[in-house]
Amino acid sequence: MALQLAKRMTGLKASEVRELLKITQRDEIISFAGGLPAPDLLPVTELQQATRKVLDEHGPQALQYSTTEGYLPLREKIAQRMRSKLGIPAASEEILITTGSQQALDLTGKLFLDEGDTVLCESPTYMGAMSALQVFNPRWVEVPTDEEGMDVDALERRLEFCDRIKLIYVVPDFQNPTGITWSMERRRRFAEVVMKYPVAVVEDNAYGELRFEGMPLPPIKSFDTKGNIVYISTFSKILSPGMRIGWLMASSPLYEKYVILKQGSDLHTSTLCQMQVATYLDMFDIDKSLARMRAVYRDRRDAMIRALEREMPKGVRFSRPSGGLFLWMELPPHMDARELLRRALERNVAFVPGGGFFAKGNKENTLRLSYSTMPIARIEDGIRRLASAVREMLDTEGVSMLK
Ligand code: N5F
Repeated sequence: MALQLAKRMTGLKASEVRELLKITQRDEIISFAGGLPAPDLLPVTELQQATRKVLDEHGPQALQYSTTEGYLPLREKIAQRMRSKLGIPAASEEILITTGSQQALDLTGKLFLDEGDTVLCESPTYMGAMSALQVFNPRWVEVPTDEEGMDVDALERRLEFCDRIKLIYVVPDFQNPTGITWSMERRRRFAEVVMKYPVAVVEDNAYGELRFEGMPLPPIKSFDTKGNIVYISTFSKILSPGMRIGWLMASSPLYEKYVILKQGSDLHTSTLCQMQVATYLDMFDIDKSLARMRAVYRDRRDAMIRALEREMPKGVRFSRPSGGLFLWMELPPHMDARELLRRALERNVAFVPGGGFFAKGNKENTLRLSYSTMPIARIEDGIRRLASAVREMLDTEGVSMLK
């Protein structure tokens, strides 16, 4: 007899990014798929030294269970950095270390969502946030988004007229998947509007430190007067994703609720990894390492944009992000990016089709390209191959295009 699974499993699908990661680990693949840091930027030697110091000086503690809230010196360093770099008046007691920021999303779903509750999000939005929240069976409502960020008037209409809105999820800095960064004006107005309603906001800032040009803009959390905004971030893009060290900042009484949920979820995040990160931050200058990272990613972004301009046929549009890891491409409206992926993989090129980033699953003519992991020569080669796949599709579908 078949086992009876929980109702919440109905309709859950494997993440496209996770599935693609299996293919893209093959050496011959030129991957523009995962939002992974460049392998050559991962601080192997520095972490060797930090690990030795942790184990020499605090071995038994590092290998022991620890508190759910997280390793205090690390929470203090994070709070300090949030105060000095972002203008958020963070205290270490408000920082909860999570197992990747992905866990912060999972805990957020558990904290706020009953079946049928409404979640508002950008259009498109981070696919992994939808995966994390989808198990709670919410109703997704997209809010139109343009180059400046979320359309705040459209947001306010939804806040007025939609039922059971519990949560707004936003990625205002170098968004995954579009690379868009919200303007100052939008941030201010968004904060003004959401403060009028009893609704929680999750501001996910995984990429804010990876700005290549222009002035950093304050996170929306810095305008929070009610304690309704939960800020989440991660060391995955600025240090190492394999260590799985992320965090959330929430004020009391939300903070204590998150702690209870994390107790039941995994007791605590790896003690050893938290101590490795804290010790790395003591021993090395992360700002120096970030400067190098930004320079590498900026050059790769430039190389990708130049190659796209050179190679792509007319009718293909793409974004020009000023930071982060992604750019967003729109094919002519009738073209299907999943079919393009099939043809690109035949040429050993991978990317993530854009349809999965839309809560409503439309816009199949879009795709996400990450420029972070490949050296420039392979970016150029990959875009050449991708453009040849696009042209092949345009040729075979030429007739339907003329209709
Ligand atoms: O902190 P961590 O590593 O759990 O990252 C989760 C996360 C949270 N929020 C945003 C906006 C993110 O972009 C991410 C990570 N996104 C990567 C991506 O490509 O979309 C994950 C790639 C890794 C993977 O799924 O294999």
